[in-house]
Formats: sequence, C-alpha cells, structure tokens
Amino acid sequence: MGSTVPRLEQPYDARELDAVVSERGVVVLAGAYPPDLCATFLAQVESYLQAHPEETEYAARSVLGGFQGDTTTTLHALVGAIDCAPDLVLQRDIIDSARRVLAPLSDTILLTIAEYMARHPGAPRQELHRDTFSWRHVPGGRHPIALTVMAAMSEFTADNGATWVVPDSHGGPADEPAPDWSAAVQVELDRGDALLFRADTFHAGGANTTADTTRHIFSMGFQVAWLRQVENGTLSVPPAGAAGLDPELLELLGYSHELVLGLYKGGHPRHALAGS
Ligand SMILES: O=C(O)CCC(=O)C(=O)O
Repeated sequence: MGSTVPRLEQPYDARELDAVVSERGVVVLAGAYPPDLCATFLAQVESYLQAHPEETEYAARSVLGGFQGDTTTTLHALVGAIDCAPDLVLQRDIIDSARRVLAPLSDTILLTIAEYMARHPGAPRQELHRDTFSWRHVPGGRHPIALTVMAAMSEFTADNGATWVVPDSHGGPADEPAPDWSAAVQVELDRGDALLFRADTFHAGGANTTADTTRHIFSMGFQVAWLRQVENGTLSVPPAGAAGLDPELLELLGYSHELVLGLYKGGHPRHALAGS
C-alpha cells in the first residue's frame, strides 16, 4: 500500500502548504474552488464546445490527444476562450505557493497549460508518468521546475478514475523508471478540491469503470520562466485579445520576461499590446 496524500483545509497555512509540496511532492487543497464556479466552468466549456466542435478535433489530433486517447475530450488554451478561466487560473493560494516554491530557480513564473479534460466511461488507467517529460534534459533535483494542478470540476471517485499519485516520488533523475503501482495512492476529491503536485511527481489518471459518469478536470501548471511552455500562451491569446486581461494573467501567459528571456524588440513584451 502507498502512503497517504496530505490534505489541507481552508484557510490554508502558506508555510505548511509550501512545505508539504516541497517535501512530499503532493497535497490536496480541499475546497480550493467554490462549487458554483466549477458549475459555471462546465457550462461555459459545454457551450464553447458546442459552438466550436473543431476545437475538440484539433485537441484529438494533437500530440497530447494521442496520449489521451479517444475516451477523453480535451480543450486547450482556456484563457481567452472560457470567460471564467481567469478565475480558475488565478487561484490565489496556488499561484502564491507556486511563486514561492519555484523561486529558488526562477524570478518569474509562467502558466504551462490551462486545459479541460473529460474522462468518459471506459477511459483506461494511464501509465504512471511525470509532467516534466518534455523537459527531461533538465536534471532532477531538490527544487521543482514546475507544478501541476488537477482540480475536480466534478467528483473524483475510485470508480470514475480519480487520479493516482506516488507521494515522495519527486526529485530523482529525469530518466528514472516509474515506481511500482503498489506505491501509488488514488486520490478521491469532492467538486472544487484541487490536487497540487510537483510536476516531477509520478501520477496517472485512473480507469473510469462507470457506465455513465464522466470525470471533469480543470488542469493547469506553473513553471520556471526559462522553460518553454506546453501551450504557447502568446499565440493562444494574441496581443489583440490580450489587452485588458488581468496583468498577472498576461505575465503568466508570457507577456513578461525573465531577465533577457522573452523580450519584444528588446523591451517588455507588454509593448506588443494595443494601447501600451
Ligand atoms: O486524469 C487524471 O486525473 C490525470 C491526467 C494526467 O495526468 C494526464 O493527462 O497527463
């Protein structure tokens, strides 16, 4: 049997939160999002997908779509598409913790991805993996280079495929093989709870063995600002649509720079925005 995943209740203690993420690699933040925000998010995603069926097609044909398989629906680049996505991305406790925990390796942080996933009945259990795979040439170490969030927009149960994680599996060499499944714990969540983990913590989506219950996920990540993002934030939300967004969101999308990385015409990328 694996060990348990620490669980924090609101209001979270910032020091405890950072310590648990850094030391155990994973934590559950109970009630990170109000249930009515989750319901609004699902309604907005549903109507967006109805109006833009091509988006599901792009996602299914994408590199990530191959990994997800056809029992999962995904929608990428939520900021700019889904009205309430900024409220989900800018979850204060999570962003503040990400800034502190990633600070040893970077002055600024970026949004790696902001994605919706629906895991339908029949979705198989994934292989245990790390979300640092694309950055596998960066050696593992004490300090994380990225964090991942899996937030429950509907209940995560053992039957509908709640996420599996391996506590304490972070920090090892980048080419380390996945641990044995006996070390993994399945994390059941209520709607609005968030699972926050170092991106180098081994984890996997579970099998959805229900006949009729889709598991709805809001997933995002934060990373040190000198790494390439999974989603290209400034193409997903190009300058014409970005003006007027929350300044912190702009920073996270990539309208920002880390020393001389990310400059636009030698200056701050915000100068690409209309009216700046
Ligand atoms: O389905 C989940 O809970 C985890 C998903 C995941 O890790 C992935 O798609 O890479």
